[in-house]
Amino acid sequence: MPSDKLSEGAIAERIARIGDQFAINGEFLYGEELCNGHINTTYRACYRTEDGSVERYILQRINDYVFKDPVMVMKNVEKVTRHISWKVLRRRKNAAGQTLTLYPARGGRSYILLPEEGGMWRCYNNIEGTHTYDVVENTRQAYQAGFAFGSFQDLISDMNPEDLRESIPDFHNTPKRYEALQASVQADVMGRVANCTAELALLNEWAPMLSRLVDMQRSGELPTRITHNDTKINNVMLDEDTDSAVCVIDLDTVMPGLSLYDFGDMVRTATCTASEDEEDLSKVTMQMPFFESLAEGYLDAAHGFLTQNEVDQLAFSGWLITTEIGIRFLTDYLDGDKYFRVEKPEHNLIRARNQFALARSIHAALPRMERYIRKLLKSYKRK
Ligand code: GN1
Ligand code: MG
Repeated sequence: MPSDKLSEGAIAERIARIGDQFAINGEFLYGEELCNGHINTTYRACYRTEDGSVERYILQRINDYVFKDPVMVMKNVEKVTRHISWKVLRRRKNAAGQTLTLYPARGGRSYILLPEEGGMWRCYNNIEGTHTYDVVENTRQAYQAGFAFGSFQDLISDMNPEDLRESIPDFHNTPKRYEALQASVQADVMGRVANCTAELALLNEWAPMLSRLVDMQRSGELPTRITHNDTKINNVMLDEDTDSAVCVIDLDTVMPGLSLYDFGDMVRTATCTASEDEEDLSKVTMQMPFFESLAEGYLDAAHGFLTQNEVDQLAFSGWLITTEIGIRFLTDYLDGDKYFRVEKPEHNLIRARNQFALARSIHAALPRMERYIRKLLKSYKRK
């Protein structure tokens, strides 16, 4: 049930109704929709507690078209948030250690099924005093994003990858994503293939490089870890005064993966000042100073546990994940926009073109990016 079809008043009523299902103390004041993801429906609800203070919560519906087994998603999220809370209590000094907390629903679980409200809902704390950016504006933000996700990986690096299940199987299996695209090209259900022949030709040229990371994982050259898998810049909450990293959000795809999937997705969103929706492709470029800060932030938090093979592929992962997300946007365009929320018929094609432009720019800069990583690593070795 897309809430954008509801009036403001109807949304507020809906939020109050859903909030009533959770262990929230106080009287409902107001609610609003937050629109910064492509997948779930998210509301912020505000309550006045008995002592007169105001508290805010996040209510979220898990998209069950995307997450076929939402209960499994919640089990993963419970384990990860519990683990991080425990670690943060022991290592208070970690600036990026604040974590999401789940509030119990009626019945005692961390979620509730409300078929009349579109399915499964959960409730998180609102991380106060923070904000997010949809696009990166300065190199400090890039550093902080890298540090936040590096710290997140570090905090969960001692969890057993076998304890979490794959909430979306083969989520970052790039060759499989490419196979899915080819199947959609064959089916051409919307008659849209003719609009993207240049993009398909480019991918055909790039195809041999798409399996590098999965091949290295299969051969044991890259370790399987628990990773975030959706490290967009707007999935890190920064302090609203200082822009220091406070908390990583959007934990639905936390599952076994490669550290490089996270770094690659950061390169995609924290080194380019244009958004995924930008149609003027001359603005869609990887900017080296942002990459340098991002890599520095990430390695400041993660250099202690990464292997040499992982470090060697950092720059490449930026190219790979950007290309992969482009492939996914293009596939959804051909399939008729079933997966990503769109605002116009060509939206997914625009996003795909944007991602391929960014991937080209990253590809051209790979030698420089790799050189910078090597230089950074030497500085850690000297310390
Ligand atoms: C989706 O939910 P959101 O908007 O943070 C997607 C990511 C893509 C991203 C592209 C579960 O993330 O994989 O990289 O859109 N999440 C899922 O903007 O598919
Ligand atoms: Mg997400």
